Amino acid sequence: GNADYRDSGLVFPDEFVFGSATASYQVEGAFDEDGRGPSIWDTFSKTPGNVWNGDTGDVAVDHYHRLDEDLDLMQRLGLQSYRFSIAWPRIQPPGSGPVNPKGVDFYSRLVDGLLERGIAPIATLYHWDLPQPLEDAGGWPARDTAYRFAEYARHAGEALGDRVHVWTTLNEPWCSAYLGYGSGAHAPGRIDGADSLRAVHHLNLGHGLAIQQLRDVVTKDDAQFSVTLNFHVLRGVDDTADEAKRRIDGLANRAFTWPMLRGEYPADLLQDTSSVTDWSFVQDGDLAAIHQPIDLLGVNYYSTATVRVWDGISPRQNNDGHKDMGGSAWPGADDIEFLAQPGPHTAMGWNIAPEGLEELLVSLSGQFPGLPLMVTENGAAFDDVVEDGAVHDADRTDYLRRHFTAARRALQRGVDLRGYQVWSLFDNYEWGYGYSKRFGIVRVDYDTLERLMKDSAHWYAELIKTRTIPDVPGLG
Ligand code: GBH
Repeated sequence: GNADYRDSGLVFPDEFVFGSATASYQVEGAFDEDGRGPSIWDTFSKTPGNVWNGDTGDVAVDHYHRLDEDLDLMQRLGLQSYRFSIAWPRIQPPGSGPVNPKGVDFYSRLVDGLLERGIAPIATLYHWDLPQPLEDAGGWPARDTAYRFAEYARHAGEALGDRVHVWTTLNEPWCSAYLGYGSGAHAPGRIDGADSLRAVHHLNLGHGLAIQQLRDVVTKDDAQFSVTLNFHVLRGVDDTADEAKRRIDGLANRAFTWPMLRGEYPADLLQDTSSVTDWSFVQDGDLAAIHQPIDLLGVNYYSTATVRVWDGISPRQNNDGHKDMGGSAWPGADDIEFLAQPGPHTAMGWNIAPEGLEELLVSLSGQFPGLPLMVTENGAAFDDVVEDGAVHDADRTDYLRRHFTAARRALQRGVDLRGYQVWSLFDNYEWGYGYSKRFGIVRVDYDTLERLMKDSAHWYAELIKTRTIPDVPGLG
């Protein structure tokens, strides 16, 4: 029905691309093979106290060694696209200098295997695995990292630019900057508000410089260039709603969209963070370098957030469910409280709000007219149970059904939405939560590494085949 986003029979247009997504450190394993160097996630995950159960990505789901089997699985699902990320420390183990041919070879085989099966490759250059030597030299708060990233982008574009359909520079720079350098919940686990804003700027700069390099070397005529952002869809509760939403929107969303798509930082963001930094790290010419035309904006969406200006009396909520490492993901916004969201929730504790996705897509298409959008991640973790060789994950299937309905409604309202990549193809390494959270539509048994299509995967295969949103078995 209308309010619950469980419409049945909605049909997607022929051009709409159905796919699924993963990321290098979360699935590959083979952490020290074929010349791969350490990344900040190797270091962080091996430092006690950072990740649930001490889990690391050393093996992950062993995708590096199971490439052919996994490609066949994608084909059985009928995927039209596969969104993966390239591990920078496989391509340039020290983070600079010549390419490592064996690292390039893995992604070359992946791309060829996808193309042989009629699956469009969507390659992300950076899904959080910074080569450790670059962190040792200062990480994203250091300007040089942006130049190193552009150099890496050029190498990747030279190696794969004749075949990759969609290039994405960064995945969720919000996480890299604010969780990596502000709250400390993600690698490298540094805690400093000013550093997190320096990281924001140098990630933005890295994006713009990388787009320029890619345009220079990519030879596939119809290749598209993009970036993927995670958006905060905000709600307010009291008379502080407008202020709280404006400030968090500035830090979370406009800190990236404005420089990339309008060539400026929002004046209110600079003002709101003036007690943290004077932004003197923004140099002449940087905004022009960042403001590059792109062909597609990638949108990652999971849930909404409710904010208010804190009165100093009620207890503050931990804002994203991560373990409290002592830092804040919100520089200059220590007085803003994130309230618990009304349920239902996923196993991450994130509220389920498909209307937030529709609202976000409509809002972005209004803010940036003419820019095509793609949902590059959406999905959910639930506590799956294996019964007689099956996983009857009606909860995940229903989550996906409702969010596909939201996407279809956005299309109906005129949004230029090109496709949808379900997060994730496999259960995998969920960062600070290790292997404790399962997002896959394909289950992975972490003892045997066997893959098993969950009910949600069968449902998705049916959606792709019919281009019509199917009912959910047991739920109608
Ligand atoms: C994505 O991160 C990642 O790209 C992917 O690697 C990961 O596995 C997947 O999602 C699942 O986590 O508004 O303050 O409450 C998503 C990370 C999760 C960050 C929700 C913001 C809400 C913060 N986002 N979170 S808050």
